Amino acid sequence: MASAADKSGAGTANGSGELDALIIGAGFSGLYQLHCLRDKLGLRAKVLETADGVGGTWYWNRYPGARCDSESHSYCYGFSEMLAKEWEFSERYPQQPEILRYLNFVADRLDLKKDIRFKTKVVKAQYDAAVNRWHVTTEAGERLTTKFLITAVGCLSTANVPKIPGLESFKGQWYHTGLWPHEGVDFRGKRVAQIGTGSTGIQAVPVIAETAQHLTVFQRTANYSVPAHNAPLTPEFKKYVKDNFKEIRRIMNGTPNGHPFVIEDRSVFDVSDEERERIYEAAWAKGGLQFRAGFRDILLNKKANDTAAEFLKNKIRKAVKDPKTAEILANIDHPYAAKRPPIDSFYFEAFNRDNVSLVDVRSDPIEAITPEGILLRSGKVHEADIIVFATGFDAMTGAFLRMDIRGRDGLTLAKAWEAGPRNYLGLQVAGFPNMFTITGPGSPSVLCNMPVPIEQHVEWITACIDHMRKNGVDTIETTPEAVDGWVAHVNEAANATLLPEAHHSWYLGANVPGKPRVFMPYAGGMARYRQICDDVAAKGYEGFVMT
Ligand code: NA7
Repeated sequence: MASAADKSGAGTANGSGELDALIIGAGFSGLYQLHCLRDKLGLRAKVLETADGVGGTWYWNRYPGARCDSESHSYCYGFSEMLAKEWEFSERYPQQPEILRYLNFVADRLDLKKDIRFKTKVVKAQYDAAVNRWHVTTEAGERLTTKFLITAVGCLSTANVPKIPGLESFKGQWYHTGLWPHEGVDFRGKRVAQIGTGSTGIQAVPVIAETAQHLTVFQRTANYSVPAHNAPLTPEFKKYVKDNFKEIRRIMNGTPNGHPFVIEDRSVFDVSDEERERIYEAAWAKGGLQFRAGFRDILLNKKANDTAAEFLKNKIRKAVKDPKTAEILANIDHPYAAKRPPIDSFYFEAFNRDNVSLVDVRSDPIEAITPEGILLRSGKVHEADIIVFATGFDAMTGAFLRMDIRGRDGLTLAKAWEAGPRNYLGLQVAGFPNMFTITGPGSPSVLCNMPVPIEQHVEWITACIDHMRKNGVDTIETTPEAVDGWVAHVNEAANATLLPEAHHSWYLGANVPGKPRVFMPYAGGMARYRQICDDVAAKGYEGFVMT
C-alpha cells in the first residue's frame, strides 16, 4: 500500500524509499530546481510547499497594486527559449496575477506539479551523520528522508507584523500586504490606516485611495520613488523581446544587478551641472529602476548620490501641492538607493486627493493600537476601520529561522546564525552538509533582478550535485574558514558602497527589533559573483570538503 505521501504525489516518506533531493518552496527557485534535478539529472526530487499553489512571493502578495519593479521581459526564466517564446507579458511591469499565471504556465508546461506536495509546511529538518541523510518533518507530523536538502524559501517571505501593543483589541480588520486575502478587501466607505511606505506601501497607496472613504498613511521613514511609467507593451516591443532573446539575456548576465540595462561608465562629476540635470530628466522620463543607470558612482560616492537625491526630492516638492505634506515626504534621511529604491504609479500625486492624508510617525511615533484605531505618542488617535500593514518582511533569514534546522552534532541554524547569517557564497552553511540555500543571505539576490541570481544558483547547485555523482562523492560541506572568508568579503563589498548608510534598512536586518545588524546581501555585483562561483567550481569546489 502506498504511503500517504505517495498518494499525494510527493512520495517516498518512511518505508517507501527515500528522496535524492527535497526542495522547500515552489516559487521561482523551487520550480526551476525541481526541473533541473528531476529532468536533467534524473534524480528523485520533490518539492514541499506551504501554499495550495505555486508562486512563492507571487502567491502570497496579492495586495492592491502588487506589481513587479523589474520589467516584464526580464522578470522571467531565461533557461528556455521555448518557454520565453510561448509566453507573452502584457505590461511593462507585470502585475501579481499575471506573474502567478506565468509561473503556473511554466509549472504545467514542464509537468512539475505532480512532484510538488502543496499545503505541506516544513517545520523541522535534521541531519543524521550516521546515514548522511536529512530527515524533514512537516507540520502534519510526516517525516521524509533525503540526501540533499535545498531551501528555495525566498528572501521576502516572512511577513513582519510589528508588535504594536493593543492590536488584538482593534475592532476593525487588519491585513499584512504579504498575506493578503485571496478574495480581496473592499475599502469602499472605509477609513483605512496604512502603516509603511516601502516599495509595497508606495504601490498600494494610489490604488487603495481610489475606493477608500479616507486613507491615512503612516510614514516612519520618507522614501524616494521614481515613476514606473507602466503601460501595455506594444506589439513591436513584444516582437523585439522574442527576436532578441539571447542578446537581452547577454546584457542581463553582464550587468551588476541582472537588469536589462547597462550602467553608464561615467561619473556624476564628468559632466556639467546642466548636462547632469538633462540626464536625470531623461532618466525620469524613461522611469523605473534604470534611473540609477545614468552614472556609475551614484551608489559609491555620497557627493555623487546627493545630486540624484536632490533631483528626486525636488520632484516630490513639485508633485505634492500641500507644502507641509511635501516636506514630510521629501525629508529623506538616507542616500538614494541605499534602501531598496521603489518605483511608483502616481504615489506622490495621491497625496493631492482630499481623501488621503499623511502622518509623520518619525516625529510622533505609534504608541499603541486601540479598539478605534492608531494612538500616537502625542495622545492623538487616528480612527480606522481597516489597518493595512505594509511593514515588510523578516528578510533573508526569517524564512530559515522559523524552521527548526539542525545540522551536524545537533547544531541549530539559529545558533550558527545567532550573530547574523554566516555562510559560504550564500549557498551553504558550515555544519550543514548537503544542504544548499538558493539566494541565501550572502548572495546577490535582492540587489538583483531576482530570476537572474535564482537561475545562476540553481544551475550551480545542479552542476555541483552532478559533479558529486560522477565522482562518487556523497557529502559536500563548506568549511568554517571558507565561511569566514566569504563573510569578510560580503562586508567588504557592502562597505565599498553607500548601502550600509541606510541604518534602518531591511538589508541590515534593522526593521526587525532584536535582529542582528549585519549587511546580508552580496553587494559586489551579479557578474562578479557568477565569476567567483564559476572559479570555485573550476578549482574542484574550493572552500568545500567533499567526502
Ligand atoms: P519595506 O521596504 O521593509 O518597507 C516597510 C515599511 O514599513 C517601511 O516604510 C518601514 O519604515 C515601515 N514600518 C515597519 N515597521 C514599522 C513600524 N513599527 N511603525 C511604522 N512603520 C513601520 O517592505 P516592503 O514590503 O515595502 O518592501 C519589501 C521588498 O519587497 C522591497 O524592497 C522589494 O524588494 C520588494 P522604516 O523604513 O523601517 O522606518
